[in-house]
Amino acid sequence: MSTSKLLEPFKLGSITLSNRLVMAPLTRNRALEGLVPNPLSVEYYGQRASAGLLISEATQVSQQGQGYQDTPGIYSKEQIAGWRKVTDRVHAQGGRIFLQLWHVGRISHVSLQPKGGAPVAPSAIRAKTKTFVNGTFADVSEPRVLELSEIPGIIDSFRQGAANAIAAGFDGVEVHGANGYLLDQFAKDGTNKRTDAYGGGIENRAKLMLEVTKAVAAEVGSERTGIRISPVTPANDVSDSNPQPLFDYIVDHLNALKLVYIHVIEGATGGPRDIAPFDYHSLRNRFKGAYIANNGYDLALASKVLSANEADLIAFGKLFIANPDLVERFKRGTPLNAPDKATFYGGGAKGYTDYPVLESAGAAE
Ligand code: 8OZ
Repeated sequence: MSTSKLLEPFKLGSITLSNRLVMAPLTRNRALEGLVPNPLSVEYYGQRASAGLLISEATQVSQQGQGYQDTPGIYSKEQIAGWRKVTDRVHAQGGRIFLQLWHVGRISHVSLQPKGGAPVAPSAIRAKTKTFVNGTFADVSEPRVLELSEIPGIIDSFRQGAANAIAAGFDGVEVHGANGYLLDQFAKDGTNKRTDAYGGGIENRAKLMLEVTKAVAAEVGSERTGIRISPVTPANDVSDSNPQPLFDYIVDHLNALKLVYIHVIEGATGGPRDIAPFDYHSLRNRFKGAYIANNGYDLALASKVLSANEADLIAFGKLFIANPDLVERFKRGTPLNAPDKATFYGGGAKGYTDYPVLESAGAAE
C-alpha cells in the first residue's frame, strides 16, 4: 500500500510515535469554565489518540496571551489539572501529546486583556482582522508597544507554561511561532517597526522567537521542545518582505538549540500551498531534527513527500476534526467524513466528539 511509510513508527527525541500522522493544533473554543479543558475535551483528544502525535489546540501562557473567547490556558492550577485529565486519557489510549504554547500579541481584544488594557505588539499597528469575543466577531483592538522591560516577562511566561505543561503530563511542548501571533509579529517586518534590539535586521527580529524557544528548551529539555512556523502565511495580516533569509536564519538557530522538531505550515494557513514562492527544502536541509509538514496534505501528497524524504511527519488538521480514526481510515483506504465548518469554533459535543468512526476491524470483515 502507498500508505506504508505514513504508518511506520518514528522516534521523536526519546519517545516513539506509532505512526507518522500528527494531529495539528486546532482551536476549538470550548474551554467554557475558567479556560480549563473540560470532560468533552478529554473525550475529543482520547478519540484521536491513534495519531502518532497529537498537538493540543493553541493554549495561552497568560491572560495577556489570550485573543479569543473560550480558549484554554496553561497558567492556573485548575488549567493544569484539566489538562492532566486530557493527557491521562491520551496516554491510556496509547497516544502521545504535546501542548502548544501561545501568545496572541496584537490579535486580541480589550475585553479579554488584564484590566481591559490594550493588547501588546512589537509596534502599535492594528491588524486588519477580527477575533471572536462575547459571542460575536469583533475587530481586534488597537495594540500598544511592548516595552523592552516587559520582554523578560514574556519569555518567562512561555518558560512557566512549558513547565506547567510537563506538570500536566504532556510529552512535550510546541512553541507557537506561526500565524501572525506574537512571535511571528516580532519576526516579520510588516508588523515589527522597532528600532531597539528586537527590531530592524533579521537577527533582531528573530531574537524573541529564539529567546523564548531557548528558555522553553532549557526548562523542559530540547528533546521535548518543538516549534511551529509559517514563513509566508498572510494569516492575521502578517507579512514579511523577504521571508527566505529570515526563516533560513531562524531554522539555523533552532537547529543549534537541538530542538526535536520544526513544524512548518507550507503556504497560506488553511489555504493555497503556493501562495508565495518559498523553498521549504532549504529549511528541511538545514534542520537536523524532525520536519513536520503541514497544510492541505491528503493521503497521496503525504505518502509522496514521506517517500521522497522531504518530511518525517505529516500534520493533518481538518481531516482529524472530522475523522477521529483517520489512521485506521488511511490504513483501510476507506472514505473520510467531511468536516462541518459551522462547528469548528465554540459549542459543545456537536462537531467535536460526535464524528462517526468505522466499525472495528474485526466486525467489518
Ligand atoms: C483559528 C481560529 C483561532 C485561532 C492559529 C491558533 O491559526 C490559531 C487559530 C486558528 O494558529
